[in-house]
Amino acid sequence: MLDNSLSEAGGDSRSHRQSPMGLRHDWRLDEAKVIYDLPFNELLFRAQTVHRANFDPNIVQKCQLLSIKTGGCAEDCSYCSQSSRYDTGLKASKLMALEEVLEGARAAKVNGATRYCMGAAWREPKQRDMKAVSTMVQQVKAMGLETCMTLGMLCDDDVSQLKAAGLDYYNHNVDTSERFYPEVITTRTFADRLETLGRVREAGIKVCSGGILGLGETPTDRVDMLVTLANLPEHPESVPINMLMAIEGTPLEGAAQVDAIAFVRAIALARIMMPESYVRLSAGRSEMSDELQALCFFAGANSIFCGEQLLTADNPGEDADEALFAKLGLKAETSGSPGHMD
Ligand code: SAM
Ligand code: DTB
Ligand code: SF4
Repeated sequence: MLDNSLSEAGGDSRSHRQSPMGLRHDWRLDEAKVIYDLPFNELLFRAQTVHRANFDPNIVQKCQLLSIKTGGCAEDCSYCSQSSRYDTGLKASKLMALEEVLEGARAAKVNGATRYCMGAAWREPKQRDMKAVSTMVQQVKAMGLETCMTLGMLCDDDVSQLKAAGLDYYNHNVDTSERFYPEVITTRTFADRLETLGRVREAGIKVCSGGILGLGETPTDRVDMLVTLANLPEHPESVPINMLMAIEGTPLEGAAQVDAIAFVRAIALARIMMPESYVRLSAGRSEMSDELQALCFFAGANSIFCGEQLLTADNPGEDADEALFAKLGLKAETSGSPGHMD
């Protein structure tokens, strides 16, 4: 039913060009909201059933992030430590040297990561930076890791260069619902984001796109964001679901914590609407209990960011994750033990 051959690095190399399982791209907000609001046990049962039809429920993919260019960003994303508009105390830095990036990649591989995600605090890359980031992609890939980049908006020329360098995935989040989006970011539009996602897909680079919960959005906004992702012409191969990490100095520093059960509901809905996608339990794990993370895995999350740091914020780190995996009987995905079913 699926072409489940893994790339060398052990990740998901399915094309998603066809819909062998009858993948849907016509979700209505009202029907998705009915699923999101199901009695919790019913929702989890359905999500776990979909999950087991597509993935080994005990295998979790590990991805490692690296900020290759930190801070000083011109955008006004109200959650972000790296926007130059907010005084978050973050020290801005220039594009990282290749050797430092490769050193991080080596360490990530030793820690069992199969994907290396490089992020830059840019509105969009400048032409002069494309050569350097393309070299990073080529050399990280040559180490046997899957490559992912998140560099902001891309033009046609950028995507061609990244594709030529061999980039596997591009991360660009829709972040929230189209309705709520202008409350969070004013310097680029929701439509701009969809345009970049379209370019990435068109170039044949796999798509990683998700969003953040806890920005002050309503439950309907959360569902709407997931419906947007599920109704893209092809489902993103990776769907990161972040819990807001409230950063001091940003407009969202005092945002109310998102309810844990509501967070699990969003993971479950993502799993049900995008059955073949890797749903990543992303930012915010350092604030989550083992029990909450376990519920997220049960609801269908099957990917995490590993290591002690995300881009600028804390992450649980190797020891904590090793203990969590041992407690839950989870195994990290490798090329020899892929998470998805044949
Ligand atoms: N500058 C690029 C961009 O915005 O596309 C790439 C990096 S940006 C930090 C990537 C994503 O990280 C954002 O779209 C957002 O979803 C997530 N993110 C950033 N700060 C966060 C925070 N404080 N809490 C949770 N997620 C966050
Ligand atoms: C995603 O959805 N989450 C990651 C990755 N894609 C680039 C980033 C999380 C950032 C958390 C805040 C920080 O480290 O600054
Ligand atoms: Fe810049 Fe990305 Fe942060 Fe927005 S999320 S301020 S674009 S680094």
